[in-house]
Amino acid sequence: MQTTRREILKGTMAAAGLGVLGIPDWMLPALAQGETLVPFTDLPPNINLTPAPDRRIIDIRTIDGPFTSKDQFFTTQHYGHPEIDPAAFRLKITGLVDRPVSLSLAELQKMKSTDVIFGFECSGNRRPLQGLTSNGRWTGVPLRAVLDHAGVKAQAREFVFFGADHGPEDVEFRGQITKVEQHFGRSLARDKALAPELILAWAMNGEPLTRHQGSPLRLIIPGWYGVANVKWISHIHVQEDEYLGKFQARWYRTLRGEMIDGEVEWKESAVTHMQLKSFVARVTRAGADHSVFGVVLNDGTPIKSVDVRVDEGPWQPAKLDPATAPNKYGWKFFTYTWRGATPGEHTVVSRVTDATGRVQPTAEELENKKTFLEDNSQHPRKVMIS
Ligand SMILES: Nc1nc2c(c(=O)[nH]1)N[C@H]1C(S)=C(S)[C@@H](COP(=O)(O)O)O[C@H]1N2
Ligand SMILES: [Mo]
Repeated sequence: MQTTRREILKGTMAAAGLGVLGIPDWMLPALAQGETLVPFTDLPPNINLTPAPDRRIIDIRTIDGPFTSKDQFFTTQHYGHPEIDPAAFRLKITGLVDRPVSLSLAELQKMKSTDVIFGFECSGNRRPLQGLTSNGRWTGVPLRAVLDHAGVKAQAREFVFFGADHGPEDVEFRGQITKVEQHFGRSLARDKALAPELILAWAMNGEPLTRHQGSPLRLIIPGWYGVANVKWISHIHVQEDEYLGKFQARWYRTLRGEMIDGEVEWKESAVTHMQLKSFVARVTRAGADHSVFGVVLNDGTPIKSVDVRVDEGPWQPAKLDPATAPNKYGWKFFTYTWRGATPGEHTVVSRVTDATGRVQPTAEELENKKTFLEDNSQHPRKVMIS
């Protein structure tokens, strides 16, 4: 009887002591015949991939292709998953437009649709798991076409995107707190809202969005962190003044200290486009050689190179996977063949450089970033070679 790749990997996982994780069958990657998984020794022993019914992370060691399936795609949000009947659904556009509109899903789907491959991460994604990231092919209508249909007025400056989800939020003034029920909301300045790459998506990987992913409609901003991609979008309000909602103006901000003329200047900025990042997703062994496989994420700026370093050795060039490299906004994979690995514990780390010369920083170089969001630091992994 033929042993399947899946069975081989299951054996490998058990041998590596990973069986205790209770990783479901569908999480197992397709390893080649004779390839075995090398254990990461810096991962917590019990990873709970579904810490809450409405939260899910991915096990990066099991990435088995460029597109994350709908039942593996990571998910997180603030007010749970609203249930929306796609047949009754309407997208409202109000404010500084010539014709306020209310569009059904069928009406949106009659417009000229487009596809974009986009992999993103939550801006809170970080070590040790790096599991708040996924990649999909999204189908929808360009946001610009929908806004043109409503007719954006000349004085429109700010575009506010509301989800159907909502919750009570504290409104505080000088110690007085009132609770006000509010929708999840995010905003964009005019230039970004009208940029050609943004879409209102109803499908991922060729299937309707699931409730997790924002069914029936979601904003997709290729190259931006998760938070900007408003799920269950139900209302776009166009205005002149800046929108200062909680998830726009108070949460999802990064505080960085910058040395200017010998003094630290503290700059607080909104989470927008993704920072240049790579991480090692798994190490495998085939015969005498080891293979280091990882993922690159960024805002769509062309990638120049990825390097891998073992212990205190020199940086060595990794190979960018030619199949994923052309996907401007998608996950890009890299591999590095590690020859002559000796038994014992080793550190493996990756570093990506983009075409503008930007280099993924070390954790030390990010020391002046005082909030945990936007952590794109190089992530040294510990592995045990037997
Ligand atoms: N309506 C709505 N959209 C939302 C959120 C939310 O709470 N409500 N959370 C955001 C955050 S913080 C992230 S990381 C992504 C997660 O998208 P996913 O669940 O498809 O992975 O959704 C974003 N869109
Ligand atoms: Mo997020």
